[in-house]
Amino acid sequence: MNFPVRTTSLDPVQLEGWRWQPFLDEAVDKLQPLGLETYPVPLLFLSKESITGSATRQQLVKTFTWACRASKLRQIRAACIEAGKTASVLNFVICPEPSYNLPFFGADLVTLPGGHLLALDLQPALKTKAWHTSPVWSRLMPIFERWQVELPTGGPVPDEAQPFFSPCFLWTRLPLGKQGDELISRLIQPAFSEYLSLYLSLVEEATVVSPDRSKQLLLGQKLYYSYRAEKDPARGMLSRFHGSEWTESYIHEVLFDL
Ligand code: DBV
Repeated sequence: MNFPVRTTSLDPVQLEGWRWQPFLDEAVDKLQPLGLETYPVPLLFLSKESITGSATRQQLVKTFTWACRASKLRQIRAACIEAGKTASVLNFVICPEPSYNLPFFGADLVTLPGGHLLALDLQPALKTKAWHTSPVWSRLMPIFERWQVELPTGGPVPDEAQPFFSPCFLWTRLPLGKQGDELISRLIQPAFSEYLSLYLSLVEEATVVSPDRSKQLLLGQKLYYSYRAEKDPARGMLSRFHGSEWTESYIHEVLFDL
């Protein structure tokens, strides 16, 4: 058995043949200067291996969690799924401490037999009037526009999700094969880098807000996390792979744990 045993949330994730490995590696490198600390993740969720598919066509599935925290960032976590042609996923979220007026960093990079679904955003904890005039969006907009023009739209996003997205939500569906691969390396990879670099600049610049404001931000974060947990589009897939009991605990206690 060559299944790598992970004992802490900071152990590197190395998944053979995993399409999103370079994205996670880059994020981990970029985060290093923040002074990363481990984040508590039960062993049961650090690595999980299952067999999926029919009796004649079995597929090994590996799900790994990488997680950490830093002084201004309450939770940084990556859910990594590698299941050959069945699925390859990197879902990466950074949740700031509510004492800083920072958005979430969110990336959902999903490869399924029908194609790639790719989402990237800096998402507001509280989409109020003040947020709409925040300088974050003027800095993110040129980045968004540069990459978005060359990408097909991913299609409509439900109205109920609107409070949780920024106007710079990069959302596309790409075909498998050479064309999709080319667009991922030419557009998605630099977009991911630039969203993350801007996010890390915002983190560096962020100063503590008032206790009242912090309470409001925490409420906003809780709404966001409960929305994401309730509507998690990966629920069906994860339940098929690892069972619904494991999946519900993973979603509520690890991925969206506020
Ligand atoms: N999405 C998650 C987590 C995942 C995950 C924690 C552990 O929030 C994967 C894995 N997303 C995932 C999978 C699918 C999607 C789809 C497996 C495909 C589901 C399927 O078709 O079976 C962005 N992700 C989607 C969709 C959207 C997003 C809009 C399409 C939903 C649909 O068509 O029903 N996820 C959503 C979002 C962010 C995000 C806005 C933040 C940037 O992470």
